[in-house]
Amino acid sequence: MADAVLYEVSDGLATITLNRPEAMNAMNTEAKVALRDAVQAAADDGAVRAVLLTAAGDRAFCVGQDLKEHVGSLLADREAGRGTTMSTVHEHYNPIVRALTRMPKPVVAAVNGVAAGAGFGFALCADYRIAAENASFTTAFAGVALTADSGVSWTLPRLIGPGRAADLLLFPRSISVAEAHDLGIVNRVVPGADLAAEAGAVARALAEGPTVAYAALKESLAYAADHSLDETLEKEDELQSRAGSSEDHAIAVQAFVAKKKPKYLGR
Ligand code: T3D
Repeated sequence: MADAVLYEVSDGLATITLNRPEAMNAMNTEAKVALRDAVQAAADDGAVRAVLLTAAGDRAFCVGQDLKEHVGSLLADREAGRGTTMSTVHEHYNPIVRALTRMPKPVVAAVNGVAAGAGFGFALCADYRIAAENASFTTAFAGVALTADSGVSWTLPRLIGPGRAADLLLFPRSISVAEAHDLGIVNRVVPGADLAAEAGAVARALAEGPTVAYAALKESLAYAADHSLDETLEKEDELQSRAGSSEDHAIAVQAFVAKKKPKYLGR
């Protein structure tokens, strides 16, 4: 059986590929554990300066929880007369979301097809989303009588506003890539045949960029989302000192003055 998630590091870029195309990259237990391990490995590896999250096949990015596996455990719980075991949010989704959103390096999602439920949630955890023309998105949760998980109730309203987020969560529907782009869910749309190359180029550019500044930007945006202007100004002060003390800042300014392209070290 092929690995449910592939993990590869090359030249500072970690590529994580959901690899169950025959199951629309649905998250069965093996895939959830492997994705959790892969994102944590990327977060912990100081040599990794950017992450590309993508999926195999041209039909689905990830359709969320593997409902064919899930139904088995639901029925087993019922037959045993015990309460439903819902441990996957705690065990898998929350650590995945925390690692993706908090790692001090940019994460790019290359969305190659439908993203539903937790699959939509993982895409929303990325700092930059590139989607193929055939991609689509759905919150899906309420469609199977569940509430939002994988961070969607945090990420989606921040991207598109609370009113629109409530609409998409209460009335799950398929959002075309054009609408997703208009809403600000997707940063760029490319032909499916170009997705791997285009997303790879973006992710590699980030992997070669000023990592300390990117980490500070990511921290700053997350902080500002739930702090006052004054608190955020203090945070910006702290983070600018950090970025300004990096070797890459000196490299950038010297390159600017010399009219050269900077070659960053990631520190
Ligand atoms: O334990 C916990 O805490 C639960 C946590 C849950 C978190 C979640 O992610 S809940 C949300 C789970 N996902 C969904 O509800 C999505 C369900 N799927 C759909 O709504 C549709 O399939 C799609 C909109 C994603 C795609 O539609 P379409 O028309 O392109 O494809 P299709 O014909 O519906 O599906 C194609 C196949 O994929 C089909 O299998 P078959 O008939 O060929 O054997 C379908 O059953 C399968 N599939 C689609 N989604 C899932 C799935 N199989 C397992 N799990 C899925 N999530």
